[in-house]
Amino acid sequence: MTRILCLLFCLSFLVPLSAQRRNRLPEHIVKPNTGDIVKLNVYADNWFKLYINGKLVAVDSIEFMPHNIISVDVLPEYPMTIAVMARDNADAITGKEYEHVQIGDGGFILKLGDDVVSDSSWKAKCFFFGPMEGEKPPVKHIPIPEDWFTVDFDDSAWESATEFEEAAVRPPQPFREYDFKGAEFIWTGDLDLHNTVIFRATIEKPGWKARWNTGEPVRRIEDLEKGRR
Ligand SMILES: [Ca+2]
Ligand SMILES: [Ca+2]
Repeated sequence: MTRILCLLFCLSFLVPLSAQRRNRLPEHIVKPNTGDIVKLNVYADNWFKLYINGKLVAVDSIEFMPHNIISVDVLPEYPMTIAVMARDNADAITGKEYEHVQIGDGGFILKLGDDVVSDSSWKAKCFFFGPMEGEKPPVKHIPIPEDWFTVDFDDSAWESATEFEEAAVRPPQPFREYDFKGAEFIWTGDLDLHNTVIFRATIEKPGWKARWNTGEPVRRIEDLEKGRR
């Protein structure tokens, strides 16, 4: 008898759930399609991770060598806050690489879609300096704020990114196979001695409206857990 009751109880959920699988979407839902996607091309010497509107979108899959381009699909939404941590390959104690005999150099460039490009309008701040001649220790680390990638992070006191010629950064040959037209190589002031740099940019597109509408985003368990803290 108990088993029958259990079965009936379960069925009472299963019937409406199975019906929902065939339900039509609400009238106001408009799905985005592949035509709404734009390409994000990024090159960092040597590594980067990139957030858009507070969400992790791309991580350079190769930490050091060889130098590589990362190209991923993005469904853009504006206003858009791009936040990037870029790292030259440098030892945290000596500031050097290759068995502590060489000072490596950095560099970063980005293009998203047709019109979002890295340039000196971006904000930049260095968090790892060195090696500094005659200094003890030869490196300086500034703690990176936990919320550096969030939309609301205050970067107003940061300097503007410095633009560099392509010849100074020397990107690898495959660089030419990707669209970086109109984008500038950026870093903070010193390509050699500034090793970990964070860039931030907010792109406004007044009047922009998403063609799609997927309704309220689903709730992620990690966000619910954050709310509980
Ligand atoms: Ca360096
Ligand atoms: Ca490097």
